[in-house]
Amino acid sequence: EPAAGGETSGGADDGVITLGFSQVGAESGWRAANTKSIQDTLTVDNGFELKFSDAQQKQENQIQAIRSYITQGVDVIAFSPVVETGWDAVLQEAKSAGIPVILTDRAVDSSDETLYESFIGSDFVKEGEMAGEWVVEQYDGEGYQAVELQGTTGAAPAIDRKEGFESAIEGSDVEIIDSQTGNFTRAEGKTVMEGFLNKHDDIDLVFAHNDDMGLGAIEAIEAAGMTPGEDIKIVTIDAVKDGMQALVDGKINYIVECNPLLGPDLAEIAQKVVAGEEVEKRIVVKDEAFDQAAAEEALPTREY
Ligand code: GYE
Repeated sequence: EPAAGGETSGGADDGVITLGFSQVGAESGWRAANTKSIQDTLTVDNGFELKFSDAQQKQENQIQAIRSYITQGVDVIAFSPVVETGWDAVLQEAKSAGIPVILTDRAVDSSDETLYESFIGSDFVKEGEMAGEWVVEQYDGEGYQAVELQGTTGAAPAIDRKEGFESAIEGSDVEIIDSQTGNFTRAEGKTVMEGFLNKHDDIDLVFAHNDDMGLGAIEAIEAAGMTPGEDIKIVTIDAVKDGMQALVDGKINYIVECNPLLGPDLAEIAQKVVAGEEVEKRIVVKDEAFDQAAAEEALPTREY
């Protein structure tokens, strides 16, 4: 039976929800776990047809993917915006086409909250604060000089983690002496850390906005003949398996978790949105934090 108005798709019509997902890229272990969670959850068995694209950390690729999902007339669009700003035009196009949008993982910076239905993800400011609070608790009074490996410039987790960390160390004698983006990748984390080590000979601590950049920093520190976790302390965010292993090995000192398993929440919200039900505008994912002992306990049963 043909659908009304020439519509060829529509979750309400054929029982299958076609969801177009525009992913940031494949920059980190976190991202790999996030992609897997989405692909494992939005399956045919669960009533979804998933269209997935990888933007390789480029906003223009994401905008193109979203436009193509609009043209294809998907039932729902979901995406994790690589940067915070510059989305209003394309989101307006989706709205005009009557296609609801769900944000996962990262937020957009837009004054018009009607452009999306819901935002599912962690509180990045809080993650940065938790990292900073631990640093102050451990090292305040020792005049620590810290370097910061920032995430992708303009990305919500980079902006917010920086802000949270800075506010937590305020009033302590921990000082950030240098800060640069490592784009959330291991390779760039290593290169930027090499630069920091050449420039400063008194680094006590690295705050990396994700595990991967921290793992890159470990390589740079070892190559410079120093012991990561001892000569230079390392604090990161994500708590993916490789990061947790480095924490167990004593090369990282503390990790604040960021849960990447957003597939189930996305599926639930998408089903409700397509059914025309009310959804929560903001779903905050809960995160823990790990020191070495906690990591040892958690690692064997870790899902990501
Ligand atoms: O921390 C990092 C990834 O947006 C929370 O993106 C995510 C961040 C995550 O590349 O590893």
